Amino acid sequence: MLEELGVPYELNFVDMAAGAHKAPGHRQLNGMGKLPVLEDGEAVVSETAAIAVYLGDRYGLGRLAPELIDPRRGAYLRWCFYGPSVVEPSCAAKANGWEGRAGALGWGAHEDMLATLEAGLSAGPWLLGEQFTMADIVVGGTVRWMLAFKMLDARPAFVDYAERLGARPANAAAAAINARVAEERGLKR
Ligand SMILES: N[C@@H](CCC(=O)N[C@@H](CS)C(=O)NCC(=O)O)C(=O)O
Repeated sequence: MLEELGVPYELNFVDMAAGAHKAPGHRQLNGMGKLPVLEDGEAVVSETAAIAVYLGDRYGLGRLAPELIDPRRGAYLRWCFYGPSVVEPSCAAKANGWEGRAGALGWGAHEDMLATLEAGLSAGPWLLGEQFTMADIVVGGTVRWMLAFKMLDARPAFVDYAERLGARPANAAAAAINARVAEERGLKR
């Protein structure tokens, strides 16, 4: 997200293998003891989609997030929430065999999710058409992970989308930073 925005930032390594994310200091930032967490001045934001919306509005309005009066704002917010509240739990439920009545589950029927996501990507190349937004980082990130873990049907629309995301220079820059940190710390990847 920060590479796409092009704002300077400092990456703080949290040693999850040593349990640092569950230590009181980190839990003060995120009571869940999870990553990622963004600190921006006095603002502390956890939950990936919230971080995306925060950063888009603060540093990318009109560029990576539609302006507040832009009617596309509705679709933008919808997709930002759709990733963590529908795509992710739906894939997890399917992969883990969690049973439930679709009407009583916030993420509904898995087939409906697949069809909705596929339709959302049909105009492309991004969820809002020509404009790449933070919503693509949220939903696209989930799509890429779920495909990698074989938790999402590898439909061409999803695979092509994942490839487009992976080809973005900001993604390459972030991946290079991750690789460097892993190398420096001797982490398995
Ligand atoms: N709902 C959270 C999920 C965050 C999450 O599960 N992060 C993983 C790493 S990608 C984590 O911190 N796992 C460690 C743990 O839960 O102990 C979000 O969207 O940010």
